Amino acid sequence: MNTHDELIARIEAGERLGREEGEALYDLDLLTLGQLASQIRERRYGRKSFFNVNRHINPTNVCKDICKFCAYSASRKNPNQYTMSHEEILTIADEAVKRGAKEVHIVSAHNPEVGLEWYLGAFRKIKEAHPGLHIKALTAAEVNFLAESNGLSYDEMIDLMIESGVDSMPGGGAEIFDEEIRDYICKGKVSSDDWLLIHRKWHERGRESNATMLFGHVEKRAHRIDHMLRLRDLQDETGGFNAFIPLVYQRHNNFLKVEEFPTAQEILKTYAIARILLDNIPHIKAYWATSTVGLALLAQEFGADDLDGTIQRESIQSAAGAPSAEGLPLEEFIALIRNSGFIPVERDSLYNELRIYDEGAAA
Ligand code: V47
Repeated sequence: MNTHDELIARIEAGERLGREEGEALYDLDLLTLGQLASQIRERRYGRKSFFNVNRHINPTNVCKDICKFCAYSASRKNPNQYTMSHEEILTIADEAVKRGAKEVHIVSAHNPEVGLEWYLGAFRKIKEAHPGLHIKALTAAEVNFLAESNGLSYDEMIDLMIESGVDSMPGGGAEIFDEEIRDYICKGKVSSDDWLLIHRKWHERGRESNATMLFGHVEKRAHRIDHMLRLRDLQDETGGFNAFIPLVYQRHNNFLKVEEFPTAQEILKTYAIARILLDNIPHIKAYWATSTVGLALLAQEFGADDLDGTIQRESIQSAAGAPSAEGLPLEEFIALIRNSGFIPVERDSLYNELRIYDEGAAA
């Protein structure tokens, strides 16, 4: 048996792979990888593909940090900066609920001008008005920024988040954990160890979160494997991650000089490898805003079982060129999943199934 055959046999036997084997997965051909990842996906979920009806809200773009990949943040001198009032944020949440949203996904920049109460008060107001609406808010990068700028420990910050109505944490701010790459692309932002520590502490409170990875820029394949393995290690201890979300780097309007962009094959391989390596993270999300809708649908055949949601509006990735500024209508979302041969399942933020759109059911 050659080493590829051995690797395939180990995956088929459900064995856990290490770092070198993880890196070697990229050398397998795309269709073999897809088949292996699909087997795992199908064993767990059959042909079900999950999505939620959600609304992204990005309440301010004023940021003290300068991440080279970011097209969204605005320095204090930028003429296009904005900061929403609580009333504006609440109005958006009200409209989202009217349109059927079960979740608001709130991610901001690190605004040094507004203070902690601006961040937390918005969550309290939304929760008061809509107790059943799930608030997924504050990336670990924001938690780190707010803790540092207000002299709070991470534990104190987490207490305040819970008191203010935050239900779960999104996976943003993880970027790439490798310290050298991280230093180059987002110097000054939360460290990798602290990103993981904040999620650990959140999980220790019995709360759930997601984890992202920004890829397709200056990192190498080995850095992606390293990133996934650091998440797998934490998940072994806490079990608090729901989904892993590989975010495809969007190239427009930013300062990161990238020479080679990933091919569709490379993107699909990365989804498949995530499904194979992350044996303890239940869901692999193909976030259509950064992968394109077409590739997200295809990713369902390469291990991904979740397509995020309708989004309704999004400002971070769309600033860098992604087609997500206006979201996707629910009917279209359902039809796209169906027409690609999968069963659309509307889920809540914690992956409880709300409605299965099986054949013949009206959308
Ligand atoms: O961490 C910024 C990314 C993230 C670019 O938890 C970019 O369900 C691509 O966290 N190209 C924020 N990505 C978004 C996020 C997220 C998205 C979807 C679902 C979930 C979830 C979380 O946006 C940041 C950063 O990695 N980002 N700039 C760019 N040029």
